[in-house]
Amino acid sequence: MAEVQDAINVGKPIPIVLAEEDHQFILDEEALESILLKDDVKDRNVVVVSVAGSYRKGKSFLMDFFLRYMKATYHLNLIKEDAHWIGSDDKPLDGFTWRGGSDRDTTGILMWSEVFKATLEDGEKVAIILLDTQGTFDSESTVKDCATVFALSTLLSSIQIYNLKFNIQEDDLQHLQLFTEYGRLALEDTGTKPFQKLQFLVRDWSFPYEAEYGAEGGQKILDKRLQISDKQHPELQSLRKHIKSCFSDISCYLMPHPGLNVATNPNFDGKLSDIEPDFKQNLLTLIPMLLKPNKLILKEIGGQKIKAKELVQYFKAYIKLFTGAELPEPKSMLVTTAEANNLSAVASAREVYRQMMDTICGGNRPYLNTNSLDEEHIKSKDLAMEQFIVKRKMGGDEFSE
Ligand SMILES: Nc1nc2c(ncn2[C@@H]2O[C@H](COP(=O)(O)OP(=O)(O)OP(=O)(O)O)[C@@H](O)[C@H]2O)c(=O)[nH]1
Ligand SMILES: [Mg+2]
Repeated sequence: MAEVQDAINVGKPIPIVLAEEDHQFILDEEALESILLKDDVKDRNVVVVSVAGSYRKGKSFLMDFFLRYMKATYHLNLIKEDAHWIGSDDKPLDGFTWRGGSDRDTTGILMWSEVFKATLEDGEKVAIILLDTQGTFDSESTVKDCATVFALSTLLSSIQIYNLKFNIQEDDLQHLQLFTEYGRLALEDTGTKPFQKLQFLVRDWSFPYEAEYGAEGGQKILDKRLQISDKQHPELQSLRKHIKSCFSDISCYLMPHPGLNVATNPNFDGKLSDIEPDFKQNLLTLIPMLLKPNKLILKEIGGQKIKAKELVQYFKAYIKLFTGAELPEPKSMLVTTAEANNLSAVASAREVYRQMMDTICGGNRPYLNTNSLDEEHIKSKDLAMEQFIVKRKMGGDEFSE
């Protein structure tokens, strides 16, 4: 544990979800808890930024620029806007490991050990968590492995960056299929969209004359790809309809090619001087667009904001859900979410009771006679119950009896 503690102090990628040789994923609960259950983190609502998509497409590389922005902007709970966040031209790029070559690099899911803290304009204290995920569809991963990593990233994040190369293709949309049915069920159950932001990020966009680099060009392409027409197979039409009902916000950004040094030079170490200016310019637009304090999107499940300590419970529940031989059905994804949601409502009600009783008869309080103690117990219990009932719960009454 000393290693994890050291890493937390300096900031390092910590493997949270580990890919085993037998194609199972396991959660390193101790590592996860050492990051999310720290006293100054656990009660904050979270923003979870995750990048997912196929392997060897520059995900970790991009995350390291996200980190530069985060480190420059969110420092010791103070927000500091810094136009020079991207750093000097000759600084090698570090953080989540990235590298050249054709074999996949990242496995499982990594969490940046340093949770960035901020107090937003409305006074809300938040914790910002960065995740890097294993690239999907390399030769060693099964379809289920890929779907699992992608699903965990989608279920646990509030800003899901869907990293693609060249274009948005039909099969890229099909990877979202599992969620569209889940989304429909969740919408029925809670009346809220289950996920927050889906950010398509197209790397090496090569047709700026058709749609310009950036968010506007991206919107053009996204509108085209999500367009529904009578000529499409009914399944494709329904996929498109439902993707829109799953996420509160869907956007797309078109990135230019970063230049041959980045793509092919084995000695490239991430220095900005070796990267095409156009790419750098777009990083300067894209990253603040997603991570500026007023752009942050809090993680919500069933219409409720999620605290860091609750996120731990969701990690545990979702990993369990994906341990079977088959991918879970959307219905069981909903049941798992509902169970975790209700357990967290129970935990926070119990916390209300414990805190109230602590102020009345905690260790340093004077002796209380039995009658008064009973009265206080009933008062605290009623308040805790009230809190439990108010906290919106999923899955209908059968889950929360
Ligand atoms: N063509 C191209 N190459 C890039 C881009 N960004 C990074 N690279 C290069 O792509 C290679 C892989 O980068 P990584 O960041 O390790 O890719 P990844 O998606 O994290 O890969 P896995 O972890 O294996 O899934 C490196 O050689 C980078 O220099 C880009 O936008 N376009
Ligand atoms: Mg990687």
